[in-house]
Amino acid sequence: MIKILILGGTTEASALASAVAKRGLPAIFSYAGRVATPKPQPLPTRIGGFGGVSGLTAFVAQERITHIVDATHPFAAQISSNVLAAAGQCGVKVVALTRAAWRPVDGDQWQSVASIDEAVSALAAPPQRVLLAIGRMHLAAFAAQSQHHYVLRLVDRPTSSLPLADASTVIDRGPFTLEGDLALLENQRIQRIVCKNSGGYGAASKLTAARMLGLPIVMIERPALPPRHELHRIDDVISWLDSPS
Ligand code: 3Y8
Ligand code: NAP
Repeated sequence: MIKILILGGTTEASALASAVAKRGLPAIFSYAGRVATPKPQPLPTRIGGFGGVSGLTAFVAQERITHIVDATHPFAAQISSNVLAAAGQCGVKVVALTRAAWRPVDGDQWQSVASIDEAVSALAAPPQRVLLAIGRMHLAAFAAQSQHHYVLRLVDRPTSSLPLADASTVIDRGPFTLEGDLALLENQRIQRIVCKNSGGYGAASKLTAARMLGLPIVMIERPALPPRHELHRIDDVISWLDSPS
């Protein structure tokens, strides 16, 4: 008897959850518990870490999970490697639902960097107004370039003091719109953007807005992941779930 664990936190994971719920397949949706009120899902939902690989394998056994769909974000490298390790140990079937990385097009002014630290080094320049659209988890590194005024787009209002002295916050949750991101960049007089190469649609509007306004982007490329079975379309995941193999 099939039972699916969907590891979520992305637009694609939400779309898959709807498709799985519509077909009445037994499934559990899982969030890490990163934000205060994650988007409700049409499936039974658990929130919080599993407790590493051993915690995940124990969960798989206790819930009799037969299939894991890793629909987490391309930068969620830890959970994705844990899934592969767990599959190796307990034989559960695994597929990753991923989206292609963004590619620059004519008019884009991207500086591709390999990590948060390289993004920090790329900001070694005279003071500017910089939009940090990378969430909350990696802000402290940018204190090394304290000459800038940082505009931070965060999902939740910070409960503690920010690690950046000269910073203001915009509290918003995606998916974002071109109109909204153009207004953000103009109203905040943004001169440069730092973001992650997340791919997908939920965070792409800032790229178009930056192109239209002629703003440069420091683009943090994705972490390398071990080889794995990847699908990019919800229908292909449903077919994979339906296949007896
Ligand atoms: C908790 C669960 C859906 C999912 C929506 C996508 C799109 C909107 C764009 C910017 C970029 C960023 C950030 C972002 C986007 C989608 C997707 C996406 C980027 C939620 C969500 C959870 C998270 C976690 C959060 C991180 C942060 C990253 C903000 C839900 C809203 C910057 C990534 O405060 C924190 O600690 C936030 C942490 C991980 C990255 C970071 O390093 O800080 N996402 N985002 C998930 C969990 O608990 O398991 O409420 O929906 C989901 C979404 N965020 O169903 O429509 O699919 O990517 N999320 C990035 O891509 O650069 C914002 O501001 O332009
Ligand atoms: P990560 O670094 O890969 O994972 C760190 C730890 O968080 C994991 O080891 C695991 O804890 C727990 N975890 C992560 N995703 C989980 C899930 N879906 N369900 C249960 N536990 C989970 O992940 P992250 O980058 O912090 O991202 C956390 C969540 O936010 C993910 O669900 C991801 O899809 C979503 N998200 C992340 C980004 C981003 O930029 N990183 C962007 C959008 C959405 P244990 O080891 O205890 O099991």
